[in-house]
Amino acid sequence: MEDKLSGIITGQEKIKSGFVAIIGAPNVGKSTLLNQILGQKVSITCPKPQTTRNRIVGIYTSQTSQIVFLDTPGIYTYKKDKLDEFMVKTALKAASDVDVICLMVEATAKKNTHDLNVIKQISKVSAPTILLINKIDLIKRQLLLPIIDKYKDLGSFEAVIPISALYKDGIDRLISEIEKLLPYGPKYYPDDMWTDQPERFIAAEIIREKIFHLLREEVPYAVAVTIDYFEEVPDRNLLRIGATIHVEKKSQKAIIIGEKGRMLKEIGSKARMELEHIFGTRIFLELWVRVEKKWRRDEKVLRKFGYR
Ligand SMILES: Nc1nc2c(ncn2[C@@H]2O[C@H](COP(=O)(O)OP(=O)(O)OP(=O)(O)O)[C@@H](O)[C@H]2O)c(=O)[nH]1
Ligand SMILES: [Mg+2]
Repeated sequence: MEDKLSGIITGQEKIKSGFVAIIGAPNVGKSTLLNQILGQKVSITCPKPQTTRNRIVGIYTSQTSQIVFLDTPGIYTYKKDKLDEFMVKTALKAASDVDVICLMVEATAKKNTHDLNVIKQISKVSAPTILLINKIDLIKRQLLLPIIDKYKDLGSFEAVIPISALYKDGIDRLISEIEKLLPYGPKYYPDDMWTDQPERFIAAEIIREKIFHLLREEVPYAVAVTIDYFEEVPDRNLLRIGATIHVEKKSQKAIIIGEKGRMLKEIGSKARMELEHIFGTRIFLELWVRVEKKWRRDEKVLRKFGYR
């Protein structure tokens, strides 16, 4: 009654609100899911594992709820440097501080050792957990039930939801299951805000995504991108962005630049096109490549590159 009354006084509907972490092994589709829920790209994606390195906030606002999603780096056991440690810690910390966890696994996984590891790592966290079985578009329908059975006894889940993040299958059900678990609460962000990432960070991530897509083997993993300048040119509908691509070795620098600078040009033009779309303005993008030896092992440099 009281709530209803205060709702009338403030002119606002009662809504559900809270924080939800998307957690799982690398490459299961966490960032794809977040982008599809929002209908906006807030988190970069790639067929290669270990794409996401930071906690990425994506805000979903509807008539009935405001859900603040935290996309996280994939959790894995094999950590070989300080960047790996940072990524796993970031994911576990996000999981420890939310109202609901969405634990994502892949329907196509042959073995579930990676998922078991994730379940073990988050077992100390007490938030209610929804199990998402993703990529169901890749399996035959009749295989779904045995897959659900394989996973559902591995933990205590509020719901088990088969989805295809890529084809937006199962997302409505996911939102309604999350809403059931969230408390009534305030809106934490304005209605039209879908992320809290600074524009500079988005620019650096889009450049890194192009490198992830265009280059193979160890190179994408040895790359960090920092922004040197980010300036709007008044009255010209133009944004000037300068960025440095850091690698660990001279040989990687040569690969990034490519023959006659072709690779760097391609990275630049793909990133520029997408950034023009995201920021809705023309972009002048200048890229440099620099060697920072073994930066992934150096905590100080890691912090300088934004992994803190
Ligand atoms: N077929 C299919 N592919 C999907 C689906 N969801 C994601 N993918 C693909 O799986 C790959 C990994 O997706 P991401 O969203 O980057 O995965 P992630 O879990 O965020 O990966 P990390 O950030 O590396 O931990 C990409 O190539 C996606 O297009 C899906 O429902 N079906
Ligand atoms: Mg990701």
